[in-house]
Amino acid sequence: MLDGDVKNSISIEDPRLGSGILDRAFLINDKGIDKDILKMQIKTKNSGLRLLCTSKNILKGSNDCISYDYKEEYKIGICYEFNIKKSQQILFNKYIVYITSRDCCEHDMDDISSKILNEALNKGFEEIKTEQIGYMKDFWYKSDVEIKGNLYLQQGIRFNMFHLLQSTGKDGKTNIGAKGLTGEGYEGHYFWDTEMYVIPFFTYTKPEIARKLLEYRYNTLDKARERARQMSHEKGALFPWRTINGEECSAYFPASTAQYHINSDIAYAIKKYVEAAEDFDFLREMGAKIVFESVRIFADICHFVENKGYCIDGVTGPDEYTAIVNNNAYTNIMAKEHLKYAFDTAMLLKEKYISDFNNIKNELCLEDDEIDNWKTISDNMYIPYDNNLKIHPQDDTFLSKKIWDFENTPKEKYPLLLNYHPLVIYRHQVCKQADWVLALFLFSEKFTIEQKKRDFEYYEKITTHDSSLSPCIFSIAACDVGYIDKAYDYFIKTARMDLDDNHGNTKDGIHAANMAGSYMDIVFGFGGFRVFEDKVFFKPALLGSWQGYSFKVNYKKRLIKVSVDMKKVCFDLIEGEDLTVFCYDNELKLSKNNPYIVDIMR
Ligand code: IFM
Repeated sequence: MLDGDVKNSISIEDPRLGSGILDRAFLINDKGIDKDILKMQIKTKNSGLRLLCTSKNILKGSNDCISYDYKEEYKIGICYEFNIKKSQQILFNKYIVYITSRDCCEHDMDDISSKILNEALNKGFEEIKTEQIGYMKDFWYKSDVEIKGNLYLQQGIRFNMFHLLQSTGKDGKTNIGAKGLTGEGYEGHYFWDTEMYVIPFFTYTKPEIARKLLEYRYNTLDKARERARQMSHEKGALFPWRTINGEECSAYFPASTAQYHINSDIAYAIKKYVEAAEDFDFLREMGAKIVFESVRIFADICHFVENKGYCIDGVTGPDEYTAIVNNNAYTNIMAKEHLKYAFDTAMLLKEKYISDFNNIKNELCLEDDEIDNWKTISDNMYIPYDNNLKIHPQDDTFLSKKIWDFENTPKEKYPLLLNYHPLVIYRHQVCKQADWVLALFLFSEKFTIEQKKRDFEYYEKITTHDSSLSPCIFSIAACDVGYIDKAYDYFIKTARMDLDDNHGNTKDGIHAANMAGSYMDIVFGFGGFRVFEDKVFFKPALLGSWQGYSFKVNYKKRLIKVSVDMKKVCFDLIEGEDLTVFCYDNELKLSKNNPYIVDIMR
């Protein structure tokens, strides 16, 4: 059966669910049955996207089967009736092809779908299955994380990695929804979750998928340009906070569109991907345009303030319990790095790919002084600092707000977003999720351990982790400053969040960013993996309750396996040419079939 009788779920109480498409979101355009082939084409009511679903049933092993068609307004099917004797086997295979008007021109959908169906039929189920097994083997070979001595966490992390693989678009036109493909929370929308959580996972495991996710941003660049004009920016591109086809879908701008940091998050992901995959073709063909167009927005909105530097006013950082502020520290540091990367990319193209550089300059009407200005702003970007507390305040007014009364807030009042009006929350020092603490992880090389500890401790006290994107980042930051037990407590919350339904809303779908975060926690957190200025560092830590763990990192066409046990860390270069990495203070020259062993530091 093809069942088109589908409605979206909605909720009045929970803003994270559907915003209220009351009726069916699509119309059935066409449907029909031709022998054992079923076809149904639907069209979404608002965006006019078409989806054609074609399926063919094959039934083998029965001599007396009779079949007849089944039709309803929204459903079509074929019924089969046959007799079966003891030990007799009947084999039923169903082949299904989905194709959308984003895959090809509307008029070709039918032909292309039939062609794909025939290819699948020619291969047959067994061959398709063998291909799939090969694909999965390759995935685990390149990415598996092992946790020795804790099956419970082992199951959690593999479950998460599998979900990420199966939920992610791999065609440059689709991406990954905050809830993967498993539920309707956030209406299937894509967020910054992709660039700051999911892409790091793929960059270091299957970089070809990271590229596709970034291509998606390139393919929606025009929509981001349109959005920038709507938001009164004469030049540049402003990427949407939540979207499917590139248009901004947020209904509530303080905790969405105002999160301008999305532009720099995308640039950050491009930088890390290009560096790890050495994919300069991507940078020349697509990445540079995204970086240049998106940086223009920061050059536009920042302004110079005497004794401070360049300031960015009226934005929201990652923490959605604090909205529309001046100088959100995370946004400022991300913009600073974005501006620097845009300048450096321009210089790189000028030096090595001059014709691409000139084409891009022409296409974007980019002048040399505009590029120079990016560097000036970056060098002089204001990053807020409080000299009394010796911490980085989240923004200009954050520390002067009243601290939330955590002591008198009962458990059932969390998550705060479901129990208090946003304006009440905005008036307090209370964080939904990692904000500056995320910056501590991303730029850990820029701050001393003492500084990171002070910042971590301050924000830990006022963070509710009402967002599932938060505990993994706190765990990574805790590892970095040596708070391993704390890191472990956070890790447990991330590794099995959906298996154990820790947030009580797995019914609305998995938490994809958190799933990627649990991988990041092992690799960047416990493994201490970082890349600074082209150098690879590890700082592995071991927990008392684990016998060991291992993970793999794909970096510059090398596959490195890192195994940690109670006494030592072993670095094994599985694929690729020699590479120098650093572990604690040791410089290790890795070569194939020649594992390097270092004592674990406690
Ligand atoms: O992108 C996140 C955001 O940071 C917190 N609220 C949920 C969104 C989707 O996961």
